[in-house]
Amino acid sequence: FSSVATTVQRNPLFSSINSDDISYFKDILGDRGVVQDELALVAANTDWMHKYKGSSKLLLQPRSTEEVSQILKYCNSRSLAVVPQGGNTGLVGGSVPVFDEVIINLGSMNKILSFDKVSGILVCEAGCILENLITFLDIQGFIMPLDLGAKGSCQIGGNVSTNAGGLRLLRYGSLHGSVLGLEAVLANGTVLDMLGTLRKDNTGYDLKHLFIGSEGSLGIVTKVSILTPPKLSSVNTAFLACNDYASCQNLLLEAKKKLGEILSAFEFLDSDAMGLVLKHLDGVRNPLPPSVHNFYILIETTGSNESFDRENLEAFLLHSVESGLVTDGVLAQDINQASSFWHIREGLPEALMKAGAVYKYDLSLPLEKMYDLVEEMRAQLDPKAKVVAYGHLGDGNLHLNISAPEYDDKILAKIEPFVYEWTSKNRGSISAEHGLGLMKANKIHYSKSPETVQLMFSIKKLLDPNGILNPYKVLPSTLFS
Ligand code: FAD
Ligand code: 2HG
Ligand code: ZN
Repeated sequence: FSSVATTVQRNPLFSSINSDDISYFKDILGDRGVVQDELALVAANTDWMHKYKGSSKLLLQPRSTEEVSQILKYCNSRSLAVVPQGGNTGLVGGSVPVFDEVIINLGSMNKILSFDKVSGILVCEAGCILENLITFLDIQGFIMPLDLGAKGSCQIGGNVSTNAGGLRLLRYGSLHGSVLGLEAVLANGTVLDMLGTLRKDNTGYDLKHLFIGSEGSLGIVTKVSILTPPKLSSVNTAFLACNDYASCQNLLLEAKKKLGEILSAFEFLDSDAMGLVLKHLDGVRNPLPPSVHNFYILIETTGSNESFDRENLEAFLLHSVESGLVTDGVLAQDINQASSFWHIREGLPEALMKAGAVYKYDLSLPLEKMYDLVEEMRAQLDPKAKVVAYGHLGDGNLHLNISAPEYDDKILAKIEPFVYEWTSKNRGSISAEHGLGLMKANKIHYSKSPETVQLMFSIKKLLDPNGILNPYKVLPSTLFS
């Protein structure tokens, strides 16, 4: 997939790795932390979608903040560009090098540092895998305030750096709310200790927010302090069918009104998305056979009163069927059935990968307009390019995916700039949750004013004057030339 990479040029001000650099890194990290093995490098250079490939010859694996600081200080003085990398599950080409940038993977910094049961505050290193944190907390009777399909590989540092949204944002809000503090290392090696564990702290500018969602372009996140909610005893999951998009919207409104305090997820997929999962994921069956429905909704409630919560959801479902909003539905009878519903929704990115080439868009749009875009897109594409729509409906976040047998510039020309212009015209966001990365660095103007982008660039210049941190990503390349 060359058309993305060829639009940017390697910055000639950056140096290339030499044998003195390798010796220096071995001195500070030991042999174990300096990886030049070809297979490991292929994996670290390639993104999850196999769409973006760099050609870095060096992967570093620091074990402490001090090591990260020493690496960055050295790279800054030598003008060696770097890519911070977590679980490498990012979907916008942000986590892999574009050229020969040094990859700094945080996976070896994976210690849980403290957990306070009374406050629910967890402090850990950035390389902790999300699923490991979920498992750790489960034993303590708590949950992470975020959950996503990539939980088995993504790291909390990567989550924070992308401000990942996911399946629980509707209930627990974004990481700008639940991350209470963090530690980050700047390009020149300065360690910023902002690892507070306080709910309230209005002493000056809250700089941690600069690092939440800045995709490794302002610093490397090394530690995180995060507020976790208690695990509640009653979780119910329903899988429903709606005839049309208007019903999906009305169902959301009703769910907010009638299930307000227990609603914890409201996800949707259309019939093309369901078709794709059924075709490409093993062992999945449609919970609402035999007919194909136009839309499917996954609702989850989480509360503390088992009989009341269940009755509440049952009454809601009955009413939704009687009023015609829902045409069919099933309430999970046990945890296995609930996870089979979640598997359909969470398995979509993987099913798309198996289906062939995929053009991925992650949009925030006004709810009432959201599905118009899907229909317009379908009308203008050849049917061999399947338009697949799903997402976090409860958050106004559409995942618009176009699945084709192979990458084809003619298809791309029909999608872009149409999708971006449509989103901008409707005052949406061209990146609801995945970030800009390499894919959308030059598209930021569709969602941000020139003055805002200029201020972002000034901040970038201040924190990383040599531009070594994740170059070619997030901000338009024209600003740097
Ligand atoms: P990486 O992919 O390694 O990196 C992502 C970005 O963060 C890069 O720019 C990288 O340079 C930077 N970075 C990583 N670690 C650090 C660090 N310690 N310090 C500074 N910068 C760093 N996203 C959502 O928002 N919601 C979803 O529901 C969701 N579901 C997904 C499901 C699947 C199956 C997949 C493959 C991806 C999904 N994603 C989702 C996208 C992705 O953003 C998240 O998976 C995750 O937040 C990325 O974490 P990671 O550790 O893999 O980071
Ligand atoms: C999800 O919600 C992820 O499943 C991935 O954010 C979205 O595949 C996508 O487009
Ligand atoms: Zn998502």
